[in-house]
Amino acid sequence: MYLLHELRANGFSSRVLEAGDDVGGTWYWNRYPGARCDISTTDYTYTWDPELHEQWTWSEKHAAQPEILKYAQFVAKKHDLYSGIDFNTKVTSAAWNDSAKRWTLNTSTGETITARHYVMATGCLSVPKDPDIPGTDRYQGPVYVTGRWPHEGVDFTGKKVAVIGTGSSSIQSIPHIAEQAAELVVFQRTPNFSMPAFNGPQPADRAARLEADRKAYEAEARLSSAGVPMEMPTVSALGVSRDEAFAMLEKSWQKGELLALGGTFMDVGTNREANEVICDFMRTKIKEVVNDPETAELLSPRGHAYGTKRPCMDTNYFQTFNLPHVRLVDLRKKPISSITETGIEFGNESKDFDAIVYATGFDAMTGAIVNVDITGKDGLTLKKKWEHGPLTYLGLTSVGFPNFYMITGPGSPSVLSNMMVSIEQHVDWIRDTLIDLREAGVDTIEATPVAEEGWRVHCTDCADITLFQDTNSWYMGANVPGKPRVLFPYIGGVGRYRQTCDEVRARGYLGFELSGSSTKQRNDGIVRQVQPDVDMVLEMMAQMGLPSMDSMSPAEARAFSEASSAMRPPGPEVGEMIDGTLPGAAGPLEYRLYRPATKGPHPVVVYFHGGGWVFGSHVSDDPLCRDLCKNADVLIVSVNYRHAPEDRFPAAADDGYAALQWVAANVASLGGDPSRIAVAGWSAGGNVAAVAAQLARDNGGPELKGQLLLTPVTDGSRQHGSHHENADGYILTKSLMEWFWNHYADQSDRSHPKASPLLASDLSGLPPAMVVTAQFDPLRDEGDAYARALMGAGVPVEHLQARGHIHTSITMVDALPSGKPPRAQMAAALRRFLH
Ligand code: N01
Repeated sequence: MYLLHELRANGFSSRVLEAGDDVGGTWYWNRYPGARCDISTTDYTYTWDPELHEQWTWSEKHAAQPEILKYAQFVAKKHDLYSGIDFNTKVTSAAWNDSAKRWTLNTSTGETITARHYVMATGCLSVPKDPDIPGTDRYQGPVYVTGRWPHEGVDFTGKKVAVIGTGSSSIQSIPHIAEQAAELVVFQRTPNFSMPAFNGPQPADRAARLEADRKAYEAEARLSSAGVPMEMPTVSALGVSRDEAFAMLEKSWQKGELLALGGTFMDVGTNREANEVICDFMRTKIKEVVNDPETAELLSPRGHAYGTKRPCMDTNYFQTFNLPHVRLVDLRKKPISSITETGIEFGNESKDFDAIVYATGFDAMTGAIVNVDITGKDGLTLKKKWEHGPLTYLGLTSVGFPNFYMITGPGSPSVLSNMMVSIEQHVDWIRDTLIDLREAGVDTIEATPVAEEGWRVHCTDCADITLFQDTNSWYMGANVPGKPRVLFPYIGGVGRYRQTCDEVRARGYLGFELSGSSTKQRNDGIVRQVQPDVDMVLEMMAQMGLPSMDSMSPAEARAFSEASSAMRPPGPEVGEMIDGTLPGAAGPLEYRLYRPATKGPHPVVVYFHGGGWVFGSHVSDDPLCRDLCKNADVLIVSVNYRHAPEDRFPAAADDGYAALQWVAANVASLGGDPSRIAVAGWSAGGNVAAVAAQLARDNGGPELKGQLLLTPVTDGSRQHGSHHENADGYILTKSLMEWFWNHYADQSDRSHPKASPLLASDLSGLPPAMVVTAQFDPLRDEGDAYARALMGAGVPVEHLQARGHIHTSITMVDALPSGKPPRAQMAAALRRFLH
């Protein structure tokens, strides 16, 4: 409806084809009893017509389906949209004609329509899925599907009714069906989390904010995470006691807002243990309400993380199971063997019903799109292209399908957001794009394969740091047999997604090919490459406007670094940590020993911290040392070598080697195994480790089993490409690196292999290495060069090029989930070297 309005307003000719006989979409089809919005309706409204807010007042916080449908009709009438819509008309097929540069659409009414641009605004949850239960066609009584509810309503008074499924539709309708039915049996396969809607008038705080400044409120919604203004949580569910956590959750619960509950803690979406806190809270609530403990337990979800199946909002759902005529059947124990002519056979029971309600869900996100036979360039159908999962650029377009767009398509925030905000954003983007194309004389726009693949990778990166993958949900396509298993919506957030789409336009349609009779432009590229959690940290830091370290004195930089370190999560528990001193090259050095909880003697890793030779200490990489100690099952000795500018080159290198020698000589007394020693280090510490390995080779030992170099400094003698490419914006900057070098070593010393291990004349005979480099690190190329040079010299090397990472991100244990896989690989490498 909004798109029709905008196309007309901007002088495009357009037609809207609609399968139903009225407007309303999801609110037209889903008329089951109890259907209502579960986002506060103040947020679930159009913003494009400011007059609507004066002319329409929602009666309730969560408006019911009839009221939302009336709203859609009201808007359609007000803007004369009915006249632009062909009702009772389905698109049966659509094909791209490459010579005419137009789409040809065939409809259920027998019409053929051609159009320059083709938009599918067919909804994410509009095709009910096959219930996938044997015998469904045998039943002779009335059958109802929640997503196709009769317009005249259904009277269940005095009837024996079966409801199959316990998702949102069922959870909303069951209390109403139970009010009428003489007997209700609910067939549950998976219990769901649900909270009471506490419906009533509009929440006063939101109403006041809207009243005060509607524009600001709407702008905040557009840049928010889920399309509703919300304060972002900063507390970990694991950072407070259980009682405190429950008190905080209770406060959110009382608001009767789904997003408030899920947004109580910062880590419920990414950390299973943190998520379990909210699961526990929800299960406690069920027990408080349901009288029969066995039924309460059956209704309590245990197998999936909160939020990974769509959580529900209800009114008296759990209470309904206290009614004497309502029964819950656990399909995991008593599966349905068949629907019969008169009822349902399940477990060893057979029961007759007067009506069966299927609340079994939808072929979500892609069903409505691929059910239309859409053929793009070279005869490729969208169904074929998407057989292993939807491939889109921005969830808006797809390679091979020029001038084809989707509203809230897979790969866009869609169902993980306030749909109204996401729909408006897509309409705005498509409208602006069509205007741009018209002004530039462009006939076709098509995403490039590079951009589409980049978007797929980015969507996967976002999904990988969440808990969604572990749950069988319709978000993952798991409810439809044979559907590919991927996270269909984009989970990077509404605000970031909007900024991405805007950026694509602002950068001259990055990732698109545009062509017209006298113009052709292919602006290839990938719009988001930094890991999503790393990107968020970078954005937060940019907003904080922190001073650059290279503008500080070394003392100030050390204080700043220590203050930042104090705010990190501590890392995993290890068996034991002991602080001590060891003899360095010119005096005692502090060290910290990390011992695993497992039985020793353990192999030993001598570790050198990061900090550009200027700051850091034996405890400054604590979380990383703990992580490696635990996951590689090794004893770690982290050494506080001397720092510049007080002690310049080669102090750090000499201390590194001296510490290694001392550890080797004292391994047994430390509880380690003398025959299994390796070195490791990060950044400047990676430099110290690499140099120590070379010195050990050249000076008679100790014999090392391996070296783990994380984003190491290997060459201070010259500039590498990544110094320029990643000069700024990724925490370690080119100028900070220069500041480090200036404090550490004279120009003339930087070519010495003890400063630049890459420049050693011979790299053969060094221990097996794992070299980890990060894509957005100024030091990337020198690390890559060292890995290649070691390989060239015959050293076994595992070279991990961490995609989307920056110099510091892999060390941020428990703060950045995307760092976990590379750290796991590092631990695995240490295990290979040493176990
Ligand atoms: O569908 P669902 P829905 N045998 O897929 C079960 C939105 N919505 O229509 O979980 C037995 O969630 C299935 O079991 P399981 C909202 O986004 C919004 O309820 O697969 N059971 C599940 O319990 C929502 O998420 C609103 O083990 C079978 C149920 O059927 C989405 O629409 C209101 C089965 C299906 O649940 C879909 O909700 C309503 C089988 N063969 C909906 N097949 C509001 O905004 C499936 N099930 C308020």
